[in-house]
Amino acid sequence: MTTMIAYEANFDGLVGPTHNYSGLSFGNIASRKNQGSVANPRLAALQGLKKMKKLADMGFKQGVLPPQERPNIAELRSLGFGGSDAEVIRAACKHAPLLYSSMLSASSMWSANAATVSPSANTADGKVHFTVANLNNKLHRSIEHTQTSRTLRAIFRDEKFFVHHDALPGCPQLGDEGAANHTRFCQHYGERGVELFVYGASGFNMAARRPKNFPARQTMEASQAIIRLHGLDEKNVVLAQQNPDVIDAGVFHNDVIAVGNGNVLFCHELAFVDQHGVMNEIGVKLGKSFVPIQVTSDEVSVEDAVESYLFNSQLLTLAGGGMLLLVPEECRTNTRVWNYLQKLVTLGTPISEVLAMDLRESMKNGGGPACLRLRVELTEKELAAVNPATLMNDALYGRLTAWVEKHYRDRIGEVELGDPALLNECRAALDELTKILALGSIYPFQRA
Ligand code: SUG
Repeated sequence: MTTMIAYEANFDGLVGPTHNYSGLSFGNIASRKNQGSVANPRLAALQGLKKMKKLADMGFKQGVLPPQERPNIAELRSLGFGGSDAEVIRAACKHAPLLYSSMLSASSMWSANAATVSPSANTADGKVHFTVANLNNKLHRSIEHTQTSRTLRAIFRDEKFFVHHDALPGCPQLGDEGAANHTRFCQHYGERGVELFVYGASGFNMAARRPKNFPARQTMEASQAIIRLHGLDEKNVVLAQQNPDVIDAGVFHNDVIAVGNGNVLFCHELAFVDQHGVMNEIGVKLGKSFVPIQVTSDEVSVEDAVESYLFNSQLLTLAGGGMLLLVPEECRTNTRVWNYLQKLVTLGTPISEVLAMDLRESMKNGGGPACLRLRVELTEKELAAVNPATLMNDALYGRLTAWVEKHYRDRIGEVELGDPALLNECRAALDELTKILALGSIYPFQRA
């Protein structure tokens, strides 16, 4: 059998100019804990760019997803605020601060939630399928998908290779959070593999097991719809329920307790309701080479996993063999987690290296390395069809760093949140960005 040359490309969400801490995500412990603290959008964007640059330098395929226009004036107008743009901003900020900060959030940076992506090797029509996530559980995230859809279509443009599905209906029964609850396993990129879909609860059956305190953002019915839309064969699909108790402990997406790549699943022993059954089914469907690495509570507690974001790491196949685990700096400062990681690389599993990176600004909103990237497995031909201006290299890194330094503030606290000037600053930045990334006029303000 000839193996097709294929890659896992990571498309990171570039942090937007309005990055702030508004405590918008009930169930996400970091978001609540850091509510009201002063954010540094410039630093946040530079930290993200450094991660992209580091992986590009190591030879990984790395792409950039642009931020969205914020504050979202059209949404604020649809919620009854009128007058000039500045009047809309002032009134919303004063009379409905939570609505307003929902329309200001830079949350599209967490591109693991942008869409669910199935590689062409798995789909019935042999094309790469994208379903944009409705992110229906949180207002500030539910407004992302229309722009995300336009953006993805501008990057993965060629209909010969790419199929784009709109978001599922935005209702609680079909809550969908994208790739944060989806993992793709394979022996080699480019070959048919197994897709794991993890949901928090059933959207319809309220008597079925579900978390007691925090919301289950992904429903079983949403995952099933994506399996159908992408034309996946059930022989290559595993559908699993996340453990409701860990959702109640702050694991609001599966990627806070599990990460998979190639033939490896690195997860906590309490990740799934039927942990044993899930491991078994992936093993049967993928084949004998499957390597589950299940961390016990004795090794790392769920609390430490949530605090350090150990599992919100990127697991990357190294060209020379072995895998790299890119973890947030918080894993180094948590001694129990760091000790575990020192041990992990000696166990003889495929995970052979650990790299810690500082993503503090995003982490304070509950977004680690894995949240910041959307994985897209691409064959060589598909990669060649991707908008090349969005792929990271030295020149693009230089241009984007200068762009951030030119346009971004280094401080958004309570006082700055309601500053009407943010809108024009954001528009000026995005207008220039669409040229750097050769995206065309993807933003409504550019079309008006
Ligand atoms: O949806 N935080 C994001 C973090 C998303 C992390 N993504 C993954 N795990 N894949 C969320 O909860 C906080 C924004 C605020 O509070 O201002 C926020 O939206």
